[in-house]
Amino acid sequence: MYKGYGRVIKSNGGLFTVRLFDRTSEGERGKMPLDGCTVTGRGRGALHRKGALLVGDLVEVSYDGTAFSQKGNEILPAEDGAGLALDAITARKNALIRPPMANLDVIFVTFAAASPDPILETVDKLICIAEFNRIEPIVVITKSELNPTGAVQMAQIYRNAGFEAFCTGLGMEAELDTFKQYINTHLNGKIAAFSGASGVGKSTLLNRLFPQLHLETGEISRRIERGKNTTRCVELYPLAQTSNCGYLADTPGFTMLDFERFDFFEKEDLPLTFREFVPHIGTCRYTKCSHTKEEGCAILAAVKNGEIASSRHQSFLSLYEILKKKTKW
Ligand SMILES: Nc1nc2c(ncn2[C@@H]2O[C@H](COP(=O)(O)OP(=O)(O)OP(=O)(O)O)[C@@H](O)[C@H]2O)c(=O)[nH]1
Ligand SMILES: [Mg+2]
Ligand SMILES: [Zn+2]
Repeated sequence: MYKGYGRVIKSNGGLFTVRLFDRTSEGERGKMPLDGCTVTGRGRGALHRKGALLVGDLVEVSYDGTAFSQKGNEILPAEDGAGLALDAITARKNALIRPPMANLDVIFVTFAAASPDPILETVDKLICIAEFNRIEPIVVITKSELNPTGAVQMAQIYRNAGFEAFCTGLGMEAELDTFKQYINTHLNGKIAAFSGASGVGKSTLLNRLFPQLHLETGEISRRIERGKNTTRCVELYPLAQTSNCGYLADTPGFTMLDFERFDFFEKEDLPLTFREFVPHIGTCRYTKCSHTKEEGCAILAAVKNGEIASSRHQSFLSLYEILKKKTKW
């Protein structure tokens, strides 16, 4: 029996693709035949259960001689998962339900400047979930050429709040270069995922950044101005050849319906997930201020004087209502 250690980069109906680390740098001792290869296998025991393993997981695998064949000096991994099992998961940094991924460092919160029109409440909801899980949210606005003024204004809202924000769009090559530069300089060794509603152009943007990916993209429905869920599974794409390089993930876009679930933290935690609120917390007149309507609320004052964007506070109010209902049960 051989052993290996690697990163789950794709999940497809119970079959997982794992990029195994290459341990030759630690000396030849302990080197296994499939080190450095991309292999497939299934979860063993409890890890066989649906949802037990996530893309992004670091796993231990074991395999026997049926997991590969040898052609001269070349090792060819079996493609059907034969002879290889995923035995254990290394402790996760975080795990999300949507997108279903583990160990994310960065989420590109992606939305279109138009077609489909942005719903900032959904954008802010995704940002809160990222912040709560200690994942850095980075705002990426697509289709900016369809609404250049709106795109710039929305980017500014998020920059003022303390986020990196990028505008991209058809024909906007300089902006694409800026974004690519950011990826090249900031994502080394990190896992980043594009997340956002179906049809905003996540796969299109990834293709423009990395033309060799050839990801499938889809039209958006003209009638309902919504995407058709073209991307169906999460997949991590390595940014370099080395096994500890950074990864970018394409994920299936969500529809409003499956993004309803938002009940895994308490309303008291909510203000902390709005990073531009944080410096004001504790300076309100009442210690138990909910920052929704109180006299002498420092956050409401900051909204009034333009320091905090009113769209961000609007999102706060509606998320607060959702969380308040939850605690009644
Ligand atoms: N005008 C314009 N259209 C774009 C842009 N980016 C993507 N599109 C179009 O938007 C549609 C949806 O693009 P996709 O890349 O499939 O969107 P997605 O976010 O990956 O969608 P799902 O996989 O369903 O989540 C396609 O028709 C694209 O050609 C853009 O910057 N400008
Ligand atoms: Mg897609
Ligand atoms: Zn307050």
